[in-house]
Amino acid sequence: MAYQDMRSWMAALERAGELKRIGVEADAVLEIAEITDRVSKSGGPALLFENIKGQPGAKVFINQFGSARRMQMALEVGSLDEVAARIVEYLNVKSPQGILDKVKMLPMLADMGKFFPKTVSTGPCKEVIKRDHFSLLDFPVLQCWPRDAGRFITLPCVITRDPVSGKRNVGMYRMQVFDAHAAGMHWQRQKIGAEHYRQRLRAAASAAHESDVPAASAAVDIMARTGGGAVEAEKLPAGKMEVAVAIGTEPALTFSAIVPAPPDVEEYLIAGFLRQSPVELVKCETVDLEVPAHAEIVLEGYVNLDELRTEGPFGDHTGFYSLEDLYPVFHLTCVTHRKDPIYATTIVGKPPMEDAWMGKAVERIFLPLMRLTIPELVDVNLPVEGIFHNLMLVSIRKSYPGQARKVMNAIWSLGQAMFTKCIVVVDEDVDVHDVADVTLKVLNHIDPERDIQFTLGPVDSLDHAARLPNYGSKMGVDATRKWPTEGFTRPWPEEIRMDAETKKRVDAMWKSLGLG
Ligand SMILES: Cc1cc2nc3c(=O)[nH]c(=O)nc-3n(C[C@H](O)[C@H](O)[C@H](O)COP(=O)(O)O)c2cc1C
Ligand SMILES: [Mn+2]
Repeated sequence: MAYQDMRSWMAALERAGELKRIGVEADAVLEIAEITDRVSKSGGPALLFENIKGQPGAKVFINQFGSARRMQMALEVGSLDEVAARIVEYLNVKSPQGILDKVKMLPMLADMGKFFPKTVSTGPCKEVIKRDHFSLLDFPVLQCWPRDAGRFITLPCVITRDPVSGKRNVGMYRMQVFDAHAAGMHWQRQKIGAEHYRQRLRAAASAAHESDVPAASAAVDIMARTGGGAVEAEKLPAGKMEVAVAIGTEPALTFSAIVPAPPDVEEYLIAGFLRQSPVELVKCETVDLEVPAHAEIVLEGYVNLDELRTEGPFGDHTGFYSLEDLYPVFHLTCVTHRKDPIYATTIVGKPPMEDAWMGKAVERIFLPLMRLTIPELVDVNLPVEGIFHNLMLVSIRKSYPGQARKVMNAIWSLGQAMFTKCIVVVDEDVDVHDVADVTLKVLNHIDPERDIQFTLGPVDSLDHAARLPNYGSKMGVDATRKWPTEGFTRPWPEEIRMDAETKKRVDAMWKSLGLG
């Protein structure tokens, strides 16, 4: 039943009244962004712009994930907790106790077979193959905000290969269009695409190092130069890294590119798990990578190891422009696409935007995975105004002194949760999704000097307040009730609640009071 491609997903949206076609001419520079922003903020539908100024035939598909309902439709569930429940099912597999248990496990194992991607000989993304005459400017790439450095591809699935394990990564990293054949490759330094790039840099450094410098320290030196602003690209070793980019894929695959998966888990597998059907892949024409066979558009190319270029500014999901910085450059070697390709994109800016719903889906789906290392975790809320890396509200089942701080440290060491600028830990009886109740209880329960803890470490590249790019402080608030074993010996007051008897009596007299 999985959506085979973006077009069948669009058809499903249209049938459900969740897609609006726009025939009025709109400009890919700013106008589409302003229209989409208004629609996003009012909980409106996905949009298909069919009349792009100056680009006859071009089509822009945007806001596809922009509501709770569409996010559920994208993953074909009635509630995102269903996906979490499916993960738990696999995590809970016990060793079979006998032949009967083994037989019972067979359907599950058969299901797992469906998750693995399948390479096929060709697919719709090869309907048009352009080896000689191609240009990024052929596509209706948006400029989203007035002070953006230019047009940015905002919903690309960027595919790279780990040179050692051979595994493929799919990450969503925006690409600033520099010219017809070059774009910025904005993989932030903690992301997997960047790690693949560094692996190649390290290898090139060891191969090229001059006699007296040990390979390892040559590599460390290169990492220092590419890590955080002060970059001397001319001193980087030469070499190339192949990259492919798929734009306009079926929704589970697009979503998998933003999922903060462990480095060694291929997103193609995650997408297969989400859609319960294998992702079909085809080989690229000019690079040794496999791309989704049903993609609307595929860009093939490479990144030079020793080339960095200023990228940004870009109006980001923080609500501010992310500052310019140096990033690698993607050079195009071939374009393949479907006939009349539909260009898929998104805009980010002040929340809530489309990405808020994608982030919420990550929050729900990752809860059971977080519980693997943080078993006391009851629930998590990433309020959209906290833009995902600024604020995490967590409730825990506290069983020993100091546990809230242990949980903070665990979160700061858990993949991309390391970026969380502020973690607030509450007891299990607080509903983290009731932000008003969280505010009441947290502020009542803390003695700020005692309960706030700071730590230093990596921060999100988009954090403009940190003392240095990518490096700064983070704050944890222990708002759990303090115990005598934590040095708190004063009595703790009871929460105010009306007794059941009185409530019942008032219920009985309610109508006669004439209060509505
Ligand atoms: C719309 C959108 C745009 C994004 N743009 C970027 C980006 O430009 N650079 C980046 O490093 N991460 C960006 N992200 C976040 C990454 O996609 C996310 O961290 C993902 O988990 C990275 O995959 P990886 O772990 O395989 O590197 C973006 C996310 C979304 C939803
Ligand atoms: Mn990944």
